[in-house]
Amino acid sequence: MKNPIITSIFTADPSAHVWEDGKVYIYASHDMDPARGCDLMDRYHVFSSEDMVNWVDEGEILRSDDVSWGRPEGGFMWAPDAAYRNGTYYFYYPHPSGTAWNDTWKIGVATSKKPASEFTDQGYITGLGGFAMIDPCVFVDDDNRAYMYYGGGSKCAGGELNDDMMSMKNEAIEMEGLEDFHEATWVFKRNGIYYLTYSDNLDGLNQMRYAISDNPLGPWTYKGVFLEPTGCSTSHGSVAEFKGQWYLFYHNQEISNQGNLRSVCIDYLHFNEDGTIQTVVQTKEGGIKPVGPSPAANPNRIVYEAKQAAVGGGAALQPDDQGNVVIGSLDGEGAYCQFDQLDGLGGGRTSIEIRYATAERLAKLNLTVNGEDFSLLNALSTGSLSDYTGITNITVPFKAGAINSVKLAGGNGELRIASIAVSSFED
Ligand code: FUB
Repeated sequence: MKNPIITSIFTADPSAHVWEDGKVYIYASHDMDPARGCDLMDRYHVFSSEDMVNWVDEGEILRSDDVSWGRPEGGFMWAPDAAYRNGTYYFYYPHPSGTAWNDTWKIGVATSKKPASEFTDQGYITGLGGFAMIDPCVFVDDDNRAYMYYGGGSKCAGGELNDDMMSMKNEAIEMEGLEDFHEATWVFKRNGIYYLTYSDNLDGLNQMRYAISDNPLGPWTYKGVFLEPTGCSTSHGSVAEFKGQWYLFYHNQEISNQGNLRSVCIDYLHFNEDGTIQTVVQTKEGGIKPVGPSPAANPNRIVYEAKQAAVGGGAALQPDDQGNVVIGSLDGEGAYCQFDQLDGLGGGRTSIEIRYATAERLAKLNLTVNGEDFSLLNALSTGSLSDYTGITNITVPFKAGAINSVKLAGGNGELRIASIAVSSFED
């Protein structure tokens, strides 16, 4: 396993949960590329895994256009979280309700009967919000009582949720005992101890700190830093246990070198005998080992070779070193390739994988599906233009039947495409 774990699009603020289907899910923010500060963040994606190493993009679950009460300009879909109760999945997200974004934060809720699709917005939680109040976290205790935490600036607050999971039982109270709180609250429980983790204000390079309590709403006892700077100005993480091992999910800016184009990472989290947390070792390669067999391939996968594409604007169908046809010269102004009549089977979520070669450190592919722009995909270097082991992928909606079209335009240097594969999800 390599960090970052999600490389095709930029993701941040991972909230990880293990649900009843036995898989681990990451609900993440989406840093839209190109970025404008964190203003344009939008279109939340969910990722799932059965073994902690192979991650599936489950597709987009909510965008600012879906939020009826949101700021008219959209964007600002910041760090989310999710919870499950009685057959319903709840997705919580911070979003401003007005143009003056930092004064008008609210905590929105969307629900679904499925963990990673078909979410519908339900409005916002009344009584929560205001200046810099972002980053919701919902913790469900062993007795099934649920608590909402959130905060930003220097204030962290929490309170109990009603059984509907969409309203507060009482007014949220300030969490006491945290040192140098900035944002990114996350609460979990281990061996009867409640842990509240958060990011601090270390100038330009936030770290993650934590505090413990024997009560879900504190007061808290500060325990120290457990994730040192990642190289990114923000830090935001979640902690989850999966198949007997604890993990920290966090983000860095390893791929882009830009603090607003971030990437989700995972490393082991170890505890001392007294329950304190050891400083997390941030790894690049081989940090996490699989906890089970690799998942079976999607039986719906259909591969379309480069020679099946139409090209235009200067892009070319050309032979590679073995004489196979590949698509090249894609990075010129106006150059593109297009695959038509792609089979979406019954329609719905479909994973698109593009197999490519590039010697560029960070080439880009602009993806348009059925006329809709899905923005930029990253194509990380494969080392040379003859090594076609590069895969970049995203899950998008397809129409039913063999009527879908995928258009790709290149950027940031030469890149060649060997094939694309589309895999329809069983929804
Ligand atoms: O991703 C936008 C904001 O940056 C999050 O809400 C914060 O926690 C920080 O990661």
